[in-house]
Amino acid sequence: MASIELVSGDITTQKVDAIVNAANSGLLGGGGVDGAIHRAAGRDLYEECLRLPEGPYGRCPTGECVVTGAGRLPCKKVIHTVGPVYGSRENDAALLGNCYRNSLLAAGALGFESIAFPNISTGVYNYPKDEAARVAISAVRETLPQTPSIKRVLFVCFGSENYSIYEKLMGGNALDI
Ligand code: AR6
Repeated sequence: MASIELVSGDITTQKVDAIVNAANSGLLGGGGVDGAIHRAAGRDLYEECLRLPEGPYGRCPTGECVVTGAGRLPCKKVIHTVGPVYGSRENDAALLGNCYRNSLLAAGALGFESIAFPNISTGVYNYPKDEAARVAISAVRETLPQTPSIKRVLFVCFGSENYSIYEKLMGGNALDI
């Protein structure tokens, strides 16, 4: 059994095995949660990202993920994923779902017990918050049976709007799966 927990605050301070970064394909930092994670992790994270191989879609295509060390962060690993820019593709929801699914599978493959997600794509990438929350919750629920090591999944909401949306959809601030 696993629990999905709703948390209000900064993802960089969460005491979990892995935190997920809402990055861009370049994986060299940016604004929003990406900037906060790079600032808190420090230079080592940036340098590790710089060494990652670059393909035709940058260091990480949309919907996929890349695992790195965590520098000065309290977690063990950072799982960088790239959410879709809302409206740019027909399959935005599928791509956003892939971000949650692939990140959870990566954490499960490492034998991790806990993972924290930000509200991917709901900032600069402009994904409507309610739709994004529905995609996030269903992708996590569907994937958890494939990741038996994962006991806790945190949705970390930085603003009260996202928190209220998740609270409503989850029927409270925790959900046992
Ligand atoms: N902890 C948790 N959530 C946060 C934090 C934090 N410290 N800071 C912001 N958020 P965004 P995106 C929330 O824009 O939409 C970057 O420049 C924020 O309130 O960070 O996926 C990247 O480099 C929002 O709900 O990510 C990319 O270029 C959520 O995190 C691009 O933005 C996501 O907002 C990615 O855009």
